[in-house]
Amino acid sequence: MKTSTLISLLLSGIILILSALFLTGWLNGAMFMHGNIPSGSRNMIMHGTPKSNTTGTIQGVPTGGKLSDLPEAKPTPIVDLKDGDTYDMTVSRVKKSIGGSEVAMFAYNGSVPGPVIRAPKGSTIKIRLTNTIGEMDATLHSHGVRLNEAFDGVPPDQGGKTPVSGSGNTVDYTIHFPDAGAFWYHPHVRDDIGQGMGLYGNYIVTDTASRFANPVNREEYVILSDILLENRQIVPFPKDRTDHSLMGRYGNTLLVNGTDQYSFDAKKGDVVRMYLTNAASARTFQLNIPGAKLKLVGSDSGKYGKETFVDSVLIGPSERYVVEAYFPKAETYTLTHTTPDKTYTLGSVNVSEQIPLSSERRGVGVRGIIHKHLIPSTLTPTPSMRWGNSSRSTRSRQTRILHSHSG
Ligand SMILES: [Cu+2]
Repeated sequence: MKTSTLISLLLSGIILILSALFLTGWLNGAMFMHGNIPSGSRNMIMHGTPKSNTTGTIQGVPTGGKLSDLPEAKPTPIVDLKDGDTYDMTVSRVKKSIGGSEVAMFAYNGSVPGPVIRAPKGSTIKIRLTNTIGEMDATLHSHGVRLNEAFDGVPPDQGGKTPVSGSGNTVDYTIHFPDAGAFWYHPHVRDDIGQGMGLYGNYIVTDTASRFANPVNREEYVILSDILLENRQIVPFPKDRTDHSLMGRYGNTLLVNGTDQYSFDAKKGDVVRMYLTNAASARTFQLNIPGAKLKLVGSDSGKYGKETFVDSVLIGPSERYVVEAYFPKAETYTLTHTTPDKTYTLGSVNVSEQIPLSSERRGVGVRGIIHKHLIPSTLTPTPSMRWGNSSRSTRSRQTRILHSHSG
């Protein structure tokens, strides 16, 4: 073999190894990891971040404005709409506490996530979207909802038919829900900015006839996302380009429902139906609740025909999954995200002992939540993979329990 052939072979080998390292993110992370990561966030994740530039950027605080002047983000409300209803939504700036400090974000109707909009299957609603941010256009893209393309929130410069809400103007959306299940909305303008800054929310389309009818003690709407913090603020977004990854941006702080301190309460023996949505623009999550039993009952396409017990749920950007979690013990469970390198804590579930029925009747119990253990002896996977039985008689029994407890 000639020396020149040997050298070129060696060179191609080195290039191959370097490309492999870059693709796996190792070199990528090593090269770009920098910045002062704020302390106090339990969901912190170190990840390769691009060098931020400070000119020509979009950030939460308006030019010449102050973070302290922004209104505090409100808790996410659940809004029940019925066929024919009209609902006003405004895109605005808010401040929110993340990682132990206040950061400037964008919000649908003042909350991150935006309102959970619940509507029955087959209904048609109208949403009037007004944008007050000023320096960024917004739309309402109803992800996963099969609707008329004139209202799908894709602006003309992306080949769509929906006008954008620029500064101060209002666009009306007629939204029909032909399918039951979990869907979500976000602007279809620079997904890295819209989602990274907090513009996302759930639609829960209900169907009393058949869908997700297993008896459960409560439901939780859970939106996963991440944001990139540096010097205790969200790293500004370049106005004229996306950076580092196609259409998205990895964050270094993991959020559940817009917070790095997510938790909810349950009682020993409860089953909680969790509607999961991944609103991160680039990150895939592998979710688990160690010690709890997880049953996958549905996804983007609605309720599964066959339910399956799972060890974890792998959820890519924009995907939805519906899982039912059973908590056998009174203890604090953690909601985790696992990568090949590490397990991160996303939040916690505080499970307490059942309150005896007698004290609950005296008013100790939580209104509207069934404390009675609904899953008797069918916990081990049965051939049909069901815990409860979703027949009408079981559901009406559950409704009766609910009513007798909520007074
Ligand atoms: Cu989408």
